[in-house]
Amino acid sequence: MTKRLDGRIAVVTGASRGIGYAIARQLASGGAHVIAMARTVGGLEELDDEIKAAGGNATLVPADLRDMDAIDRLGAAVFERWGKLDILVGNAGVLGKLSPVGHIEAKVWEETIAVNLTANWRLIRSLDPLLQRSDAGRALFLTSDLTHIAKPFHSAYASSKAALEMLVKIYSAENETTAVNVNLLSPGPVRTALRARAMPGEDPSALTRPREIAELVTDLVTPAQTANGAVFEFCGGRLVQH
Ligand code: NJP
Repeated sequence: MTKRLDGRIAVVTGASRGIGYAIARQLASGGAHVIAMARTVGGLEELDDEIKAAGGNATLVPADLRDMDAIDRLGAAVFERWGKLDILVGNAGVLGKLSPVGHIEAKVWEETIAVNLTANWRLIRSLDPLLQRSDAGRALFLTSDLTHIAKPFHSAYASSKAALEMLVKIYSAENETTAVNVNLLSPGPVRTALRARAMPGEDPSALTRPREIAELVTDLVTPAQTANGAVFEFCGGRLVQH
């Protein structure tokens, strides 16, 4: 039976747990070969086992996204093996520590900007030439509703995501006349480790499960998806396009 993503090559960052794990599994179940990136080897191996058990296949890339050379090496390796990239999901993210602006430790600020913003710029720099070689390159980046809510103590995270949104929107504008489409996904509150750190007292059972988001992501990265420069917000069990 033909699957919607048969023959597609997909990079998913932050695939060791949470939303990225679920997206990687979902894209693989749709027929894509998933290149799964994160630091935690155990999480990546668990993903690989699940994908294989379901008849799919993946390549694991254990790496720290703050390592710019590793991102560049990824581009070179994908070029050598496949000569193109069809799907990039820039999902990896960190919350940083919640604190007033004047109290944020330099290393927390730097890590938050590095993972949430700079790594995605570097991924684009490394992988854009490969997306351009696809017949329908699709890039999707995870953002947050905190880009338009000035929530106290969230400045590093919210600033990094606001800057990411602008970066991605400019990248999408630069691709108006190419076969590459670039969009953002704002998932709302999802039952993950990041959310538990942000809201420790919250009952997680009321939150969206990563799988519910992931099930809708295939639509956003297939060749049939024509949106470019849009923010898709997960709301009430469906995606609303802004
Ligand atoms: O986060 P979590 P989510 N190098 O903590 C990876 C956005 N979002 O799934 O390296 C490489 O479960 C980390 O891997 P590891 C959010 O901003 C969420 O909730 O092994 N990878 C892990 O796989 C983020 O952009 C909510 O530690 C690094 C993954 O990132 C995306 O959704 C709401 C890394 C994080 O998994 C996924 O978040 C919202 C590094 N240096 C937006 N640092 C929500 N959950 O409610 C981290 O609006 N990773």
